[in-house]
Amino acid sequence: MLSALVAGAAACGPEAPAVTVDSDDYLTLIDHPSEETLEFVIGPVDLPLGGPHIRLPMQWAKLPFDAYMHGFEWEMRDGSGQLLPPELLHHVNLIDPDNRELFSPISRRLLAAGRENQKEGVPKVVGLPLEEGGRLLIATMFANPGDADYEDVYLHFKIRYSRAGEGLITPKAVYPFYVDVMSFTGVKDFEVPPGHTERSRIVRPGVDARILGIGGHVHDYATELRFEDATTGEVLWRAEPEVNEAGRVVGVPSSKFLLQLGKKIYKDHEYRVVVEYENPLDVPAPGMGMGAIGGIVAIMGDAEWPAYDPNDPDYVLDLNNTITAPDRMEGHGHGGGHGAKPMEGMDMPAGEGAAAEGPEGGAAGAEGAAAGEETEGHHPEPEAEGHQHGGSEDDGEGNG
Ligand SMILES: [Cu+2]
Repeated sequence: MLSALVAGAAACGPEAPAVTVDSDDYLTLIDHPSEETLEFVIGPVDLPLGGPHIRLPMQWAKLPFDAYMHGFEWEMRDGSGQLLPPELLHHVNLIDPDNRELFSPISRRLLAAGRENQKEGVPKVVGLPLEEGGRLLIATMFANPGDADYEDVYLHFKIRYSRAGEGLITPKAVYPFYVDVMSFTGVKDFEVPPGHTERSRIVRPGVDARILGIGGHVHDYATELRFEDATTGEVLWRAEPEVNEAGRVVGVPSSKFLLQLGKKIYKDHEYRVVVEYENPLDVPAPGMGMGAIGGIVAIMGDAEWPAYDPNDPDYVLDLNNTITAPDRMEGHGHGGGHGAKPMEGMDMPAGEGAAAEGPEGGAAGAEGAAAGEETEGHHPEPEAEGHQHGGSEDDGEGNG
């Protein structure tokens, strides 16, 4: 009853950068129609205690049909199906190279997952459209912070979907977005010297849209993250990071704008992402700085999401970095990953059009989780290598 489709490595279209991705040994795509889930089985890897993080080569999968994605969940299992500790996943990021981001021409950060978000979802009245034949790039990193050796470890990542055209209700289409204060294709973190630091970036959306939910990602000593309409001066969203007793950033509160039918953003306006830091140390912040927002939007009116341009230099550079330099993306991979914390617990208001707009929690470029990467900075618990922010994180993914 399960039809297994092996995702082909070479499935990428002609526009994709000419890179060889060796996927076949590591990824199997299984459709479970009765449960309306698509399962990506990724592995196996052996994870000796105390061993390094293991990053698989980038995997490609091809979507077998048109569908709306409503969420995801994942678990770790061994080859015989036994559940393993979720800590064995550092992060997984899904990137859609056949669509562009809202605020940049790079490929869409579809979602990022890690220890912080093992399951996310939204009501079926909204969903992220996925197209038959669409490609998914999957970046997975395993880790073993636990207390035993593990062998034959697999990630089972399940996307919850409904088939397009089925059911009585066609879901309202929503899309993830991700943007940060750094360049689209370069490193995502920056030095935070003692005292005050402010970083910002001006961006434009590719289409008029309504932001239905928004969250963010910062590092220690951040004091504020903002998203402003630079054309009108209006502050659309502002958040102060949540900090634990030790003074470390543990998250950024997310917001949803369902009752207002979303915060409108226009492609002929400019927007500014701003992050501020106040570093009390007399040395640069050890975890560096980041300022990223992510969330979900619906398109305003009957406009269409702009097509990606396979010849756009930023698109090409980002995709090449993503595929050939996973180390860089990893750091924070933004691809979603880390970042914006997806809207948890989003509930749909009853009645009214508003209902149609629930954000899709998980997706999101919200890099949310990806986290694994959390830098030393944001995790209360020590994570030795988390991401090396220091270096090269180029962004990658993202989603994370
Ligand atoms: Cu970060």
